[in-house]
Amino acid sequence: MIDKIKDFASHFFVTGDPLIYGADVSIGLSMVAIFFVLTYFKKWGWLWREWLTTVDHKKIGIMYIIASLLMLFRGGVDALLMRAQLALPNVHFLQSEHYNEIFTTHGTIMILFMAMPMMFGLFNIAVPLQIGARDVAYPFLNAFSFWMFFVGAMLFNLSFVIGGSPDAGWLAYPPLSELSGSPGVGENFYIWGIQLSGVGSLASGINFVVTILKMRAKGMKMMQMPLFTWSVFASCVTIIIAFPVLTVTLALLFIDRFAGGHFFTMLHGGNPMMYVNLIWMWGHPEVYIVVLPAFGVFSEVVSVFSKKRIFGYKSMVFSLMIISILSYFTWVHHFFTMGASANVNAFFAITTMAIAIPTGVKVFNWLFTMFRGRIRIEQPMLWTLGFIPTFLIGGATGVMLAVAPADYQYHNSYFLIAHFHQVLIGGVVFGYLAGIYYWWPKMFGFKLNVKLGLWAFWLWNIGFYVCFMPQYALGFMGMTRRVYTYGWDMGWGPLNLISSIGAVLMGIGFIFQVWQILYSIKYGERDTTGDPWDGHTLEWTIPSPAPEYNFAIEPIVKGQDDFWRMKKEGIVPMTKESEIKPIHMPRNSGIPFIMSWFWFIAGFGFTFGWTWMIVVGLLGVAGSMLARSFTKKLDYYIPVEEIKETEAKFGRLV
Ligand code: HEM
Ligand SMILES: [Cu+2]
Repeated sequence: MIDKIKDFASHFFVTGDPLIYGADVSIGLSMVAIFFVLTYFKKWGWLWREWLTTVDHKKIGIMYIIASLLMLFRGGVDALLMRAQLALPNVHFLQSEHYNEIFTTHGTIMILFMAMPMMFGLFNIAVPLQIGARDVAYPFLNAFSFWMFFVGAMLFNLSFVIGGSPDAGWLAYPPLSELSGSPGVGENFYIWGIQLSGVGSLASGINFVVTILKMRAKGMKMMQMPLFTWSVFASCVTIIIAFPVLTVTLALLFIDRFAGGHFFTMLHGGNPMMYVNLIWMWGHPEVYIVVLPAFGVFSEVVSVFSKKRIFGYKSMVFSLMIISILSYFTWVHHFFTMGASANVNAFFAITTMAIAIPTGVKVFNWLFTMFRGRIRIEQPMLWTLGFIPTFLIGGATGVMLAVAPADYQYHNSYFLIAHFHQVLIGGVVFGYLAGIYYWWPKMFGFKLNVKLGLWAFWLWNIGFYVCFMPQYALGFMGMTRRVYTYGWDMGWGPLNLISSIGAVLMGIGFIFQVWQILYSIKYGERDTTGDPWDGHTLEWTIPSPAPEYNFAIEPIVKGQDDFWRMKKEGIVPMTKESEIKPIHMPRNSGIPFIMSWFWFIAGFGFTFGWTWMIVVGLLGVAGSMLARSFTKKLDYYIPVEEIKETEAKFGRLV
């Protein structure tokens, strides 16, 4: 009996590695701690009512951001483990398979479970407020999107302790990801973790496109929308076209693994190159999906902190849309070396370089906005200024990679690693951090401590260059990506050591940010005005943190940067008591939460090939849908009295 249990456990739980025992223990302990704290402070009801069942876009946004910061931590620990392994020649701190697992989970987590949710967090926080709406178009779907992302991320992370992690790279190329190359359940975790959260992303994309098209305040024309909202629109249109490709690609790969299909095996007529084409048809647009909203943040920040209108608003909008369209015609630049003809490579080289034009337009517009502006260096502006040189270098090395013949030299070398981290960290992460600093007072009603923020900024920024600049050189010296160790004779030791030191500096920067948040919760400067930065757009006309209904009276917009106009005309945004009407709101619902966990159960069943569990999960999903369709009470009204009370509390009632 005992032997049987042991046998089962060793098959099911990943054993034998101290790191994993450590993770088991810390997961166990944190579960116990959470359970204990919630019970001790009698917070279960509060958690359920206020958070798990919420359909309020602001709370959903906050949950996205918390989850993404946790994932940044997990992905960051992976990064540090890799850099520890590579710091010196001939290190055997990690086994080779373990190294493969770590770069796979690091890449996947950073892009799909860190960047994407941080982005959706910002969408949720800012978009409805910027366009003067009370919520997104489909609040219930919005909650469902969040929980699908969340359970997908949990499923993916579970692979670390149960069954084994994926190890075929963050894009799971066959044949490595086929059953023959990866017989365990790791790749199944990958497929289902991403598949579930991908459904959430697709739904969010649709939700925000409809929100932006249909929910804008009266008077706000498309060409008067704030640039962040425009960038969200561009990003979401891209999501709607790209994500179905991912869904189908992963489904085909799963059929190969689960049902003996041969879409991507050389046997029986399949072809791995088909997979590579498909995955990059999603993968390339994906990098623009995450970077466009960062451009939106920079546009807002640069104009507010230069006390100027954005330079070239129209060209900003057009360049966003052009980038999102061009992003579909470049995917082959990821495999110039894999045997396409010279003409095909030339076509994709040219389309890739063409993207530099609209991107360059944006950079010039930001610079022209700052030119002769009254620049204030607050934290959001700091990250924006840090971004510009980083992104310029990243863009330049991108154009170098786009030279197809030269790419035969750079392909899969450390030069590439340096390039994409340059744009992903310098563009995406810096951009989202700028956005979080910018909208933080709106989310929570207080500002983040500046001193700790400065430490964080400089550690991240200096650490970034120390970490990634040497990698360009390492690429030229012949170091390839995904090597887990190298010999003394290669001469890569010193630069790798410097690079690892840079990674540690960034890690310390992250610790400063966590400290900054904890410190500011207690001591942060309260934002009593609702407009701490002297903003231009509608979100700054309401109190911080925003009341659940956002706008007591729906705004009527007269032009671009409407709040700025009001300020110039001496209009103070107040709530006239006589104009308040009851506000129609969506009711909370536990169904998105419950249904997503049933999807989790089904996903777990698919991962291990346990039919009974798949059936349970899918029945639960169907049951949740039925329950929703029989729900009658979908909405409620906030009474006038309550609105008056809230507005009076903020001193807005006249
Ligand atoms: C915080 C500092 C970071 C460090 C020190 C770091 C370090 C690394 C290292 C050492 C590798 C593996 C290189 C190899 O041996 O092939 C890697 C791969 C990767 N990283 Fe990062 N990284 C960081 C942040 C990020 C961020 C923010 C993103 C995305 C938003 C990201 C995305 C990726 C991807 C997609 C891969 C490729 C994985 C693969 O080869 O399958 N990284 N990173
Ligand atoms: Cu690409």
